[in-house]
Amino acid sequence: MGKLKTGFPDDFLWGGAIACSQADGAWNEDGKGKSTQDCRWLDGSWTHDQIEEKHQNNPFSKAEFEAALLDDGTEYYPLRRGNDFYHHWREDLDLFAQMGLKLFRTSICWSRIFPNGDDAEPNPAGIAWYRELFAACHECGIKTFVTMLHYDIPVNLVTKYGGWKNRKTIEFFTRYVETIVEELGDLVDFWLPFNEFNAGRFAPWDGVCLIADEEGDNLDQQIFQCLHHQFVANARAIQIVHEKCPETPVGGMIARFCTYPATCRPEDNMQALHDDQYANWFYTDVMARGAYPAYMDRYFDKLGIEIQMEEGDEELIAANTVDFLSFSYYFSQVATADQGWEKTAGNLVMANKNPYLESTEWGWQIDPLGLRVTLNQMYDRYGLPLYIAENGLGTADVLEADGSVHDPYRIDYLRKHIDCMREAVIDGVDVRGYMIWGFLDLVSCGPLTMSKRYGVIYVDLDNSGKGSAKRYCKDSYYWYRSCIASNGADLG
Ligand code: BGP
Repeated sequence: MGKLKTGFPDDFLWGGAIACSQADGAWNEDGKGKSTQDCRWLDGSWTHDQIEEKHQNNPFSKAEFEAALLDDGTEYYPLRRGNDFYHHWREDLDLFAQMGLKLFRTSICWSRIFPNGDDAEPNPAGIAWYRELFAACHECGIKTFVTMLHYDIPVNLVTKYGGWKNRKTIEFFTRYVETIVEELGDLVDFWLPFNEFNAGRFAPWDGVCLIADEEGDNLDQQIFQCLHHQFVANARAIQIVHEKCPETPVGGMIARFCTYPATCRPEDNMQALHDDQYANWFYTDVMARGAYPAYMDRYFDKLGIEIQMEEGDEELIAANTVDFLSFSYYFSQVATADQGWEKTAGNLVMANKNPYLESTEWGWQIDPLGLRVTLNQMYDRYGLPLYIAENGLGTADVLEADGSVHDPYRIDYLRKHIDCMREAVIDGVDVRGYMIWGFLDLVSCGPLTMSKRYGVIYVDLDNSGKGSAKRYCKDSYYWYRSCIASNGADLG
């Protein structure tokens, strides 16, 4: 028997997370090529309701893609602007260091390293920028948790090869991985090949760069074929890290949809099992257990999906499993065998609403206890170390005239989630790190706005990219500083 834990381990990693396409900006500077995320557009003058209507009901279309390929401006393309981290990173890092941050998660932009994805040589300016950034993190005592692909692939790989539909993309990704692991591996503490592996299923453009109206009835088939190619690419990435940096852990990540049966009716429970398998477990089962789970056969059969595998794919996936698992956690949802259950928005999906929970302004249901449930479920199943790669609250914060931002709601949200994470530690779960998402305000991934703010640091930019881009510490910044200093004992 082990000894009962009473709180967070001494080396617990308190972190913050961003992603290049939502933060960096500088979309065409220093040799960077256009990426798939540089193509998503928004009219920044729209109201909240207009933006939500577009976001919820209009998946990225072929017409939007074609327009974006011809347009090299930034006015309608918020992800080309980000929060300008590319030019502000030194002062941002100072703020991170002053609060005692222990872990910084960001992603490498593939099109900053290989502007077209298929270039003969990498872009030295891209490598140099990441070396400077990661080295500076280490100088401040901050460990780096680096995502290799957070949705943005070089657009040329889509127009020329069809993106993840084509196995050639696995080769290009492999070369990109070899390059970044060789060039940056000494400065990376944790590697994460793919952000939210299950995104391809729920947000095809983000996850697997598929345009829904182009694929028509073939969409499901294409999604799972692309996902298979990503599983192979993921296994190659693991293999490369293990070969070149054997000391560095490499992990997997999903957007975790914690799922509760609506009632104790057996039918609802069966539904909850299936929802969990198809939305969550499938992805972590492949990455951690190294094989497609048996329950997917029936699902694929029902959807008429046939995955084309090549010889060696299954062996590669089996031989290269992850060292840790991580996930984003924002909400929970209800599973029911009934039709017509009330819906609400959630990260990447519309979810069945839980009457026991409150929602954010964007409809995501707040459920700290679901985080403890999730941690227990994932640890029970895999026994692997766990990291919460994203958690946080998106709200419309207000910058006061004196430069303060009062966000007691965010402090409340974080406190409750961290409390539940501590309970999970006492439950015996091996959770080693926690990263607040959107650590400094950035462009949201779904609605593409600055006004949905997650940060403990405020960035003075609006939905049209107007503003000073100055950074201001919110009340939650000081709160998190105390949390870190006390290793999670002082939650205010
Ligand atoms: C996750 C993504 C992040 C992030 C977050 C919040 O799916 O990995 O990139 O944006 O969700 O979502 P949103 O920005 O849509 O509020």
